[in-house]
Amino acid sequence: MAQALHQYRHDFPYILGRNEQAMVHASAGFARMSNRLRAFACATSIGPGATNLVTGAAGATINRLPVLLLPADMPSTRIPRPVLQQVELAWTSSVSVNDALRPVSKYWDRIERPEQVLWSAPEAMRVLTDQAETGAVTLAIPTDVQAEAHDFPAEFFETRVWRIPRSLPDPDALAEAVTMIRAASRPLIVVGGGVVYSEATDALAAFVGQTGIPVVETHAGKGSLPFDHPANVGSLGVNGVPVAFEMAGEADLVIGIGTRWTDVTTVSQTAFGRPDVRFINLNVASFDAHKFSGLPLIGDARATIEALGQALAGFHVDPEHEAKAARLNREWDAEIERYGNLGNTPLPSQGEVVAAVNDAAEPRDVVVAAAGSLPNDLQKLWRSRDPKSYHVEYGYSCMGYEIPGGMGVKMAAPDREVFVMVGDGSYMMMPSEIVTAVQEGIKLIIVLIQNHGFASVGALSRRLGTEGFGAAYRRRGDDGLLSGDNLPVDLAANAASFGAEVKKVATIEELRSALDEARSATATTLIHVETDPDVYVPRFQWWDVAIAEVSTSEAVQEARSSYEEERAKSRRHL
Ligand SMILES: Cc1ncc(C[n+]2csc(CCOP(=O)(O)OP(=O)(O)O)c2C)c(N)n1
Ligand SMILES: [Mg+2]
Repeated sequence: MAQALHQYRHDFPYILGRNEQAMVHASAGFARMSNRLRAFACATSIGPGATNLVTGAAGATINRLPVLLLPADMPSTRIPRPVLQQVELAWTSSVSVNDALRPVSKYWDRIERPEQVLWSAPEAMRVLTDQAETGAVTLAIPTDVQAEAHDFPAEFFETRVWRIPRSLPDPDALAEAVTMIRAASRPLIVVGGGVVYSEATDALAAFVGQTGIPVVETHAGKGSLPFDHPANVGSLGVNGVPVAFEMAGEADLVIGIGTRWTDVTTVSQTAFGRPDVRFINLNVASFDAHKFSGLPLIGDARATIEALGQALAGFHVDPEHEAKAARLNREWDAEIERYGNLGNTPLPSQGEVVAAVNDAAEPRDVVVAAAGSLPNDLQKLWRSRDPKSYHVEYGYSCMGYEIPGGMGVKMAAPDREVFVMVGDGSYMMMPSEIVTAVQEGIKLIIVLIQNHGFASVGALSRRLGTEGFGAAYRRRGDDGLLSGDNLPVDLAANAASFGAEVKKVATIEELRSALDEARSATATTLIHVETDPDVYVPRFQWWDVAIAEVSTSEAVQEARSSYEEERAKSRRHL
């Protein structure tokens, strides 16, 4: 592999990453930003280099993003045996650590003979380009097979075109969907990432304009309509806005488009509370289209939205329903304004930081985040003005995605500024790709939120009666617990040591000017800001996080009984 990369170094770009997991995150960010029309390959050594791929691969597969993984495998001759980094198992000789990639791969193969590539490479491309199937694809190649010559037929190397069809659902299903929509009194559209990938956002705006059906968005679908579109009631979900939840509770017909209906979106299946609620699922994947006993519309989002629009000529929702959506949109926007201008002292709140970054970003610029409390604040407060401007990885919500993911976004869209927002915990998982960004001249604006630990997990733990246990970064105290002083870490110095321009700011005014300077700079800048961990944008919705049935703590017992009450509201949608 290294020989081929070296020989073709001027024709085939090669990027040296710092961590294999990060390489996959960067590839996923790149693929998502490219609407799944482009992908990277990630090649690794055997053993730990290969197993480091697993977390990234899970993230790519969950988010349905194409990435080709090419880990090296132990020699097929099994000489020498055991080779360095081989996990030896007494019960079998045909398993290697690369088998750990099977459950997180949409296609997996081990190339034991060079000619197997003739069959496996097209299979890999089929899966990578199939919008319903796509995810991580693994071709594990033993080191000795990598070095073997083979006389491949010339036609194998001819240029191939992989078409992505804009297929339409079964006509009967489409007709039934039209009947259901015409009969609905409070229809609601839930848009997921599929709408963005299919480049269906203009078609969606036209459809919504024509029919007046309100829209709520998932994390991956946020930005499908501009934040101030009167039909956009905002984000639905555990991190969503109360007005979207209110709208969902009234819906008698839910039209999911390009969503895979995670618990985060459905608020652990409590969002759609009407006993008579029905689902229509427009999705390119049959698997998702059949969820919640919905009417499956298996097809491309853009083509199908257009077809539905034609078939629904003359239909318009009750004007009261439409007006309510517009009113709720303005209502929540006033809250965005309020949370963004709390004037909290001495430390600013995270919501104010989000607002300042949002103000500094042009409409086409991109915000990237993944885990911690930021996805909550961003989903509630970020005013998206472009379908590709909100890039929050909330399928795997993988701490450490932020910086490499942002790198992938910037590689896919060099004409946009990329604002990576990352908590201190997530930063420490994977800061090393700052070095890769510097090496490649990939400009990022990284906003690092220092709040000395896991604010998100701490808040959740307090709600569940466990007092934020184990979530703060502190020295071990005299009581044997993590109750001592904050740790003397200097993440700004860490980022500077990796070659980033670094600005440490204390106030929102300083943050605003640092953001302006970072915009006009050409190099990667990290802005370090400390926020108040106790002032956050609340989570309004319940989430099914199981609580112990038995505990000596009264707080936990109380949390358990309200958990049982809430859980009883969870619907099965059978
Ligand atoms: C790799 C990984 N490990 C653990 C988790 C569970 N988890 C979710 S958020 C979080 C804490 C994040 O801390 P930080 O980045 O500082 O953000 P904050 O909660 O302070 O906003 C943890 C441990 C995760 N999402 N990803
Ligand atoms: Mg933190």
